Amino acid sequence: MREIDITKGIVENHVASLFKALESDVVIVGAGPSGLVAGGILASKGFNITILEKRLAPGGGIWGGGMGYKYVIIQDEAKDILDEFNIPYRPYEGEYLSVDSISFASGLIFEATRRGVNIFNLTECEDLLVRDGKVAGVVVNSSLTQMAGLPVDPLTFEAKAVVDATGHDHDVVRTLSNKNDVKLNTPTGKPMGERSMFAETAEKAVVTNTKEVYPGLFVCGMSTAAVYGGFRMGPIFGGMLLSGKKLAGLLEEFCSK
Ligand code: 48F
Repeated sequence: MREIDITKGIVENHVASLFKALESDVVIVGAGPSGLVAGGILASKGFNITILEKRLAPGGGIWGGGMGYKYVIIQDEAKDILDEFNIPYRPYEGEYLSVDSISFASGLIFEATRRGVNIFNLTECEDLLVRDGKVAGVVVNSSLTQMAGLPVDPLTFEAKAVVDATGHDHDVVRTLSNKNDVKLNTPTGKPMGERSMFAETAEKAVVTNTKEVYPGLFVCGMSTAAVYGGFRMGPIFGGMLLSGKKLAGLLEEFCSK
């Protein structure tokens, strides 16, 4: 056994994955539930999908359940998506299903990668590539470089479409709006800010507001609330899954044009 053979195996495979990501069909920023579902559905249809996740573990806000209690609740309206991703669940009361957050997060991650989604963890989207009034890709850096505050220049991936799936942060849309004189597809032309908790309205709005917010840039999941002034909903996740599924349909059409 030669140690450098192990190193070569890692470096060669990582560089091949990077090359695949350089010209993606879609780059999704954020590996939470909405991004993973959208990515998994699109990858199974043959699209070249890259997901960037700044933390060590993909899964976003799933792992902690509600206040660290490890179950989340999902409306049975989203049951088909759980089945499609092989996530186990139990009926709770009425229209609700209970899902173990650990199997939920790991199941979505596993199924997305099994379908070919190229997930880069420890990788942060720090800016966008904007050409002729259209988002054309992402500017990325290592999260470790960012955390250390080192002056290291980033790399760039091109994509037909970019998705802000960064949750409450709405990091991508916020950066686009702060750094450029642009008018977003929102009533004010700017991100409108998330409102307090009102679960039923919030769940519907997350799906309604899953859309193209600027040419080439889409929003899904919780970032729709921050961008379109929606309410928060806490640890109920049906809206996140349905948002991911709706986004996959929109992007399939967009990328096939
Ligand atoms: O927040 P998150 O889980 O996204 P989501 O799909 O789901 C929201 C729910 O988890 C929960 C909720 C349900 O009712 O309200 O909050 O909208 O995951 C977002 C992911 O994006 C990553 C972040 O680490 C998290 O894992 N992220 C945020 N900014 C960046 C990023 C960035 N600039 N680059 C890369 N990853």
